[in-house]
Formats: sequence, C-alpha cells, structure tokens
Amino acid sequence: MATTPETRLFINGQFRPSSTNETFDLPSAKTGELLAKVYEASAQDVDDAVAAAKAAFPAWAALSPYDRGRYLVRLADLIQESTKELANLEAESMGRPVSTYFDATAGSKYFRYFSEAAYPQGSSSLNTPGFVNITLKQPVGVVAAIIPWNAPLVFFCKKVAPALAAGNAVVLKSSEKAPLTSLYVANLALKAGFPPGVLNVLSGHGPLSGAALASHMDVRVLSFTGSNRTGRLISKMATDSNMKKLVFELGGKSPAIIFDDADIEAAVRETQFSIQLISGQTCMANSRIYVHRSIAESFLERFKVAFTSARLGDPTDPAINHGPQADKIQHATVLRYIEMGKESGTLVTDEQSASGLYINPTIFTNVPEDAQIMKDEIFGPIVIINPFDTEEEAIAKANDTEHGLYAAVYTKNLDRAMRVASRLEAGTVGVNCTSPTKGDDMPFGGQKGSGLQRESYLHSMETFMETKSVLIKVAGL
Ligand code: TXE
Repeated sequence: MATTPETRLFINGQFRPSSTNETFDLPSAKTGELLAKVYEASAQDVDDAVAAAKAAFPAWAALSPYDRGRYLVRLADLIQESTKELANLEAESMGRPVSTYFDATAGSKYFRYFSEAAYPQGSSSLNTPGFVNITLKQPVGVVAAIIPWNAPLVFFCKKVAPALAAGNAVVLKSSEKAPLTSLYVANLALKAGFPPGVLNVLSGHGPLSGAALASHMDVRVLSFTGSNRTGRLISKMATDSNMKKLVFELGGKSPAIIFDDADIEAAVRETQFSIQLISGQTCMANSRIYVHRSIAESFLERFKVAFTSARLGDPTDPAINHGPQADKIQHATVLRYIEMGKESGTLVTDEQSASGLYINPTIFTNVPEDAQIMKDEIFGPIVIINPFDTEEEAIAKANDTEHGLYAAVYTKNLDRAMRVASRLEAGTVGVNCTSPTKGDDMPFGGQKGSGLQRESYLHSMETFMETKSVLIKVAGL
C-alpha cells in the first residue's frame, strides 16, 4: 500500500493503541499477505469510548442543526476528496474493484444531505380540554453502530451521519475484516474539527468489543448491519442489558421475477450486475431469478454470456470488475455452497477454475425450492435461475423465504407489476429495475428476518431520536 494505514483506535478525539496493546492480523484479500496489524478494542476501550461519547453529548446536542451541519459538510468534502485513497484501501483489504467504487460519492452524500436535512418536528394537540399538548423530538444520547465489511464506507456514513445530525454522540465498531476504512474516516473527522468524543471509532472482533457495545448500559440505540445470526445475539444482549432500541439490516435472498413481456436485454444486464457486484457480497443482490418458462432458455443463455464475461483480477486495476471474496472464510463458504448446489440442481456454468480467493460467476438451474442454496444467503457470485409458469406460482416461490430485503419484477404490464409488487414480501421492490437500490430518500430495510426499522435519507434521523409527550395544563382554556 502507498501509505501506512492508521491502525489505532479513535477515542475522545485521539488515536491510541488498545488498553491491552493487543492487535489482530489483517490479511490482504488481494495478495493474502499481511496488510496491517490492527489494534483490538477491549471491553475497557468500549467503556472509554462510550464514556467519551456520553461526556461529549450535551454540548453537541445543544448546538443548532445548522452548527452541527457545518462539521458534517466539511467531512463530506474530505470524504469526496479522498475517493482514490479510499478506493485503493478497500481494494487492497477486502478485494473491492476500484472500477465499481461509487462508495465515496454515496458516502459523502449522506453527510452532505444530513448537514442540511430538515430536523424532525414534533406535533401539537388541542384535543384534551384544558390542555395544550406537544411532542418534543430529542436525541437519545449515545448511539452505537456495528457495521460489516462488504461496503464499509457506505455503512459508516449511512449510520453515523444521521445519528450525529440528530444531535447524538456515536461509537462505531467496524468489522474485523475491514477496519481500515473507518479509521481513515475517523482521521478525516479529526481534520474536520469535530469536538472530541462526538465520534469514536473502534476496531475489533464481534464477540469482544461488539458484544460489549451491545450490552452497554449507556448505549441507547444500536444500529447494526450484518448477519442474521449476529442480529439474534445482539438482540438478546440488548434486551438483557438496557432494552436499547435496535435498527437492524440483516441479509437477504432477494428474488427477481422476469415475465415474458419484459425487456429481456435490460433484465439480463441489470440482474447479472446485481449479483456480480462486489463478487456477490451485497445484502440485496438478486440471488434467485424466476423466469417465465416461455423465455427461460433464452434468458439463461444471455445471462450466462453476460455473467461469465466478468473480468476477474487485481481489484486495484481499473480494467477489472470482479475481485476476490473478502477473506478465506467467505471464500470457503461460497465453495461449500457450490458443492451443495451441484447435488441439488443443475450447474449451468463450468467447474471452478479461479485460484486465490476468487470465485468464477456460477449459475444453477432447476434447483428445488427447499434446497439449502435456495434458502441461505451465500454472499458470493452464485445465482439460481428457475423457470415458472404462472404469476401466482412466481409470487409464492419468491416469498418462500425467511428473508425479505429486496425483490424485483420485470414486466411491461403495469397492472401485473403493481399486483406483484404489492404481494412481494420485501422492504423494497424494484419494478423494471433491481438492486443496487435507487432512491436514497426511500426507506430501506427488511421485512421478516431481514431487519428491524428502516434507514434512508428521510427515515434515519427519526430512528435516532426519542419522542416525548409534554402535557401542558392551561388555566381557563
Ligand atoms: O457477519 P457478522 P460476517 C452476512 C453474509 C455473510 C455472513 C457472515 O451472508 O456471509 O453474514 O459475515 C460484528 N456481538 N452478511 O461474519 O459476524 C462483527 O464484528 C456484536 C450480510 O462478517 O454478522 C461485524 O462488525 N457484534 C450483511 C458485524 O457484526 C458482533 C453484511 C458483522 O459481522 C458479534 C455482512 C457479536 N457477538 C454479512 N459477532 C448485510 N446485511 O449486508 C459479530 N459481530
């Protein structure tokens, strides 16, 4: 890497080693070699970060939204100016191709948006005789964010920007697989002049610092994106400690339904991009595609051509659009699912030939609905393309999952599109489009096992605020 990355913890406005001085090894997804030794936050470091946030909170909350916004917009500018450095950092550490790196623009937009976002307003009521009643919208205090590794900058910005804009102080724990981006942005926050303690950034493993945050009595809201399994653990820790409020974005197994009147070219192009992006490591990727039987064969042929033309290689090379899986665990998991797929369905693509942590784009067809690869989020460039005969059947199959993050329907028939969209069990439905999602001001989150609450430009600030009713007795009213 061109420059030595920051590897210390960011607590109370300063970078420092962990209290135990312990580090963990961060291998490069690109080379497999050691990229950095990163400080592992201890329970003591979590306590220190939360205490710093708690102390910084009153003064930060007392600023006007405009004055807080001035810090946010400075950080937005610094993130945007650092696009190249951030893209390289994520390419080296978790294999994200620089050619598909739109995260700095997306991330800085969050800070820019929330620097000027309308502050949530309370309401008033004259419905109780003798009273004027009002609600107050207030920040909660200390917000914790636990983020994953697949798009670390976007998740950082999506959670931190609205939490800070709403007047809270934040402690963020990055994923042990991708800690460098968050530390890089902490450094930018330092340059932007944020008051000490308003934003704290920790690196480390989930069961240690993640669990300490989830159980912390002074954390009032915890926003988490990650696996369903970890979501369940955090949920229990939150309940067993102080009933902190939870915002969860968990995984998906998103279906796309392609009807016979769809624009096939667009459907192929977009659905294959959805599952190929970041080597299939996005929560909303359409990993199940149901195609009307009359066009299934031609769709499959075209999809195969598009999907297998991915250019595998060095993610720092701008000509490459398909990098390695983020680490050995992810790589091994995906290979295991490919073996399972071969037992339950028909492999359409060639056998794996990629080396290192790379996975060749892989298609299965005719996979039974109850097969494991139809149910689990694989998080790799693996797609199942099954035929269907009727609208009813397609909807039933699409909904036959515990996940409910995203779904797509392709058809030129508006009545059908709206019938299907209204019955799909998903937090977001794309009509003649699919993920990655469009519409940053629309609520994003999961139905069923895919999450709790919604995040977006418009909804996120609300989730980081309390609503208080104030009942005012007025003499003579
Ligand atoms: O997730 P984890 P992993 C899915 C995807 C992927 C699988 C595993 O299917 O293959 O999850 O990925 C922290 N207490 N998604 O292992 O473990 C952890 O340190 C508190 C979907 O990375 O859930 C990290 O910061 N925190 C997804 C974060 O949780 C804990 C994005 C996510 O890690 C913890 C990522 C604990 N006990 C993975 N254990 C999406 N929705 O986009 C772990 N963590």
